[in-house]
Amino acid sequence: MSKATILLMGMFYQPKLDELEKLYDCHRHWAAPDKDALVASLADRCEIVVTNGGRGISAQEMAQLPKLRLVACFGVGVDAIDLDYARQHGIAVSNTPDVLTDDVADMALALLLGTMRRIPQGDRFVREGRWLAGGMPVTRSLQRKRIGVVGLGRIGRAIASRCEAFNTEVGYFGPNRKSDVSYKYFDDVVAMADWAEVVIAACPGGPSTYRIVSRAALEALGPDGVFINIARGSVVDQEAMIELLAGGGLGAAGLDVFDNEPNVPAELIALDNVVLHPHQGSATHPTRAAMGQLVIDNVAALVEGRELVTRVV
Ligand code: 8YV
Repeated sequence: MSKATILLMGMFYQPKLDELEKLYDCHRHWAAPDKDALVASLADRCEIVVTNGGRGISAQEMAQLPKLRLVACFGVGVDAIDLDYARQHGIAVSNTPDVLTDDVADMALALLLGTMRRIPQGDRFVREGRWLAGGMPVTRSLQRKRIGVVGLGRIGRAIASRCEAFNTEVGYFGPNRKSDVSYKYFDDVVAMADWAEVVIAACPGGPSTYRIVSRAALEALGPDGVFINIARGSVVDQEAMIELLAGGGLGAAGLDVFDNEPNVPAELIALDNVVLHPHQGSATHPTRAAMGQLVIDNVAALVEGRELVTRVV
């Protein structure tokens, strides 16, 4: 039997990519000198696309592959995949939930502590020999803070339970109140930001959460407030955030995600009250291996005519 043909739209964890490439007839879109010619040459036989959360796949790209049956995403967030087109054309979409929850939640806490206790700034302080001239200024404390989580899904819950270990009070915003948690519920992000001293974005990206952390929410969080984002750049009004951080209207921010990655605005890079990280929430060896295995398992399920393991659409 001939091997199934896979178009690899986005790079993922190399050891698992190597495994996938041994099992199937794989073609790297990013490495093709003529991408249109590659897609055209696969159009009559390519049933599977593998992509990642950042790259996704557009409706136009899916339309060029009339035999397409599965888009397997390396990542839990599928906001960069045109799900409506996939639904309308009977194309299944899979993602990689659960396996990355703990590492992403850990990253939120790392950024939170790093931002509040100014860990990267302290590192620079030591390296640049400034300690020799006197101690580093004192910082904020995470202890006893009110923390508002935007999105109490799998990752939001994992963040909330970690926050409890730091003697904080947790509130959350989401489309629905959860009956199994005792955290304070808000049906409005601005109201939550007004109550909170820290806001952590942990919701999915996409149209329903676009700029949900608005200028008004950031203003409500205020000059002493701290904003953490491990979700997507699209969920916050990035322009307003930079303006407020620069002008003292917002205290500090810890960011793992941005609009238009990997391009980070120079105005943001210039600020001293931010901790920036290059979208590394899930980027540990065990988690990336588990995510890659889920991609392989979903592809195998499709090829062998079984139910997908982690189907979104
Ligand atoms: C990945 C992510 O870095 O799971 C997600 O949604 O954002 C990350 O785990 C991303 O999918 C790789 O592009």
